[in-house]
Amino acid sequence: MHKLQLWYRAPAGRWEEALPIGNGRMGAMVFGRFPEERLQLNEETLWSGGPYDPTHAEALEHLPEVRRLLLEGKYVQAEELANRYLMGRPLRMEMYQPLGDLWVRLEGEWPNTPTEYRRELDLETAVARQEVRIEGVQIVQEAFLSAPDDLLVYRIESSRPLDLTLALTSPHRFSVEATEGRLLLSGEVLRGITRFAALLEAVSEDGTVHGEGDRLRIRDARSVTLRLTAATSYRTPTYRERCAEILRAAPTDYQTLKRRHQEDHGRLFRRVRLSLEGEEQTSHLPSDERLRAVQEGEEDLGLVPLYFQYGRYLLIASSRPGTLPANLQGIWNDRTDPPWGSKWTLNINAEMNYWHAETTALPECHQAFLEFIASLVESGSRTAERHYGCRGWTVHHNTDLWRATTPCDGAGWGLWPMGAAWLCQHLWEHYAFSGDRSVLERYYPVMREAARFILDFLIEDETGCLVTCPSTSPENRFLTPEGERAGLCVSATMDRAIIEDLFGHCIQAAELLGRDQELVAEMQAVLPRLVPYRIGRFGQLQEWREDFEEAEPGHRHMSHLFGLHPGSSITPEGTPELAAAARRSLERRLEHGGGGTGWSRAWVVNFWARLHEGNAAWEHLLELFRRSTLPNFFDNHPPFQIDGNFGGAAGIAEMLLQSHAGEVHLLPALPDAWRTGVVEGLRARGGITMNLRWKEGRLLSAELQTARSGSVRLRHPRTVRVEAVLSGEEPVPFQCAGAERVHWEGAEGGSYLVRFCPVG
Ligand code: FUC
Repeated sequence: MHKLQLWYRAPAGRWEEALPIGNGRMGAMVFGRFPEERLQLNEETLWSGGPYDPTHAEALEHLPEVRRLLLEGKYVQAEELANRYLMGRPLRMEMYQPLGDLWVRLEGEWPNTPTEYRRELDLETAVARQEVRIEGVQIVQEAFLSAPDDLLVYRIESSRPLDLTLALTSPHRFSVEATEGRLLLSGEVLRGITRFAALLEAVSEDGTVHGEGDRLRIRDARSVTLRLTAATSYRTPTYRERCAEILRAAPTDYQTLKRRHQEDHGRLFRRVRLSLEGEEQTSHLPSDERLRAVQEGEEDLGLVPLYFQYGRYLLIASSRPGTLPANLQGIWNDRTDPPWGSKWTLNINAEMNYWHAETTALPECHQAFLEFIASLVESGSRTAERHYGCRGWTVHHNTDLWRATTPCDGAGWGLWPMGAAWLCQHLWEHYAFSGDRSVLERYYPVMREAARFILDFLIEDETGCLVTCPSTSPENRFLTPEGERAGLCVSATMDRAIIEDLFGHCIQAAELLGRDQELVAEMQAVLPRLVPYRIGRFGQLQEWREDFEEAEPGHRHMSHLFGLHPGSSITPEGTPELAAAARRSLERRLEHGGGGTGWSRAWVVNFWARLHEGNAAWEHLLELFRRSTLPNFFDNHPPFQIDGNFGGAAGIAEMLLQSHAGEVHLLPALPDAWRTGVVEGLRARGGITMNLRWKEGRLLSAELQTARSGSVRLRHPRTVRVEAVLSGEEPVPFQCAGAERVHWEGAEGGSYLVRFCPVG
């Protein structure tokens, strides 16, 4: 089998050509430059600002007036007032910061171009490698960011002794001290209180290392191993000592470090395999050339597994237990003023980052997000109380390291108190995929308090419906009957979909745990009183309570389709009319240029997969490659934003296997072009792992593995009859039709294999 690699014939020019490595806490971009290599460094807790409370004391007293104006249809006036009083102070949130750069210069005179050059990122080993042959010298450089040893490792091996100079720099205030064999960078963030350090150690088996001013000089070395780590005052006041401790605790031997790193990465990465017949045809070409060919109209099936696995790779590299979740740029940022602050945007982006965590078998990588969500409750409760007079917790469309939960930026899109409710979907899904009750025990209180906020926040409109107010359909605007553009409204459709999702999960969780009967009754009473889904004049699913004209019919957000994805209240089988209306909405958006950003396109892929339209999903996946992918395969919003990578990987999984709405659906959206292939290790809700093979567009076999007794309703598109063999203690062969329930049971902790082979 060919290798899962990104590879290039030239060093990275700009940052978007460099290759990302990461261990969840630290990230680096490897440029592969010669003769001076650059590694741009990040540490996830280095942010501008410091702890702050952005709640606004005057918000609550002006809420009734804003509500009244909205209910009277005075949208523009309401928004003006909301901008004046209901927003957090300050209005903008803080920003994720770069830490600095490591420079590795090969001294001496070198000709401009090496005779041979190759740089690559191997997704299976998570090692970035550069091989240069120049004037008869062979130089190999490797870099990885180890999670088990919590440091960056860089190794140079050369066929001839080299002289090297190492330097550390930072865009912040900093100083560097060299001691024997080490460089210590101490810094203080430009606009904020956080201090940080990076500690670099160089060891050469055959050469000499000594400090000179703020650099390390290495002489006559055929091999050098660098170990670098960083820490900030956000986690510990003794961040410098922390760096030294990390180096002290880690092995020093390069091969040992590499082996430990590869075992750790491989354990997560190797769980899923995807292969399409025909994929190998272009793998002899550099990745940027392949991308360019696709951008010029070719189809390259091999980009599917590559993009898919890269999405998994990037999550492993940016989100590990005990770290912060992947932000708008994962963990990779070289700018002190990054786009949208490189923070966590909660009206699609942060959630999309985790859509593939469960389905592609990386539940451990989901954990950082789940813990982060739980960590918002404290500040979110303050915002709920002070801004809305509600119990429970809420967060708006962004948050930052300091856990700001107030509305920011502008009322027309920022006054969206649905963040907590959406985030809680992740807590539930983490349970749903594993079936592990302890997950619910840990996170149910977070879900319950998000539900409490909604219960308090809802008000009655003139018809007796319970409405969210203020509300907005992220980040679209509508035209009022007077022809003005407005963002704030009463009960955007998305709110209904999110509430239904949250309450549905809370009710199930409370019942499973035997808790909060009264609250369950309250939620059950509210659900039928929410504004129902409505179908508008184009046959579309209405985005707003009224059939307003969209200010931007091709808007990138498609929030009203939440029930189709990532929710599950709209399905082609269960709610065909709503599914048809959702499809109409999607088509309208696309007709008007929707899907223009990377994440928007990735969402479109997921929508088509949920509508079981494999060819359309593939067409938009190709568009994602064509229009929104940078040379290093980072998603190009533009500029770089990582959500499209993750949402794209999720979409590919969703095309092959779905398990929402009580069914396991095999190959629900297989495009004609993916004629023959195999996918192994995808996860379905209920603690299930699936392997699927198909040939000429038809399912050949499916294997279901699980460690618990259970049952699924199985659906698959093309073959009517399925024969299942349950292997446990006693194999039971039986037949079932396309959408029948399959049961298996036995001792808890057993392992079951259910094989489906289509007959006829
Ligand atoms: C939302 C989106 C933008 C961008 C930003 C980070 O505001 O509408 O497209 O993704 O978040």
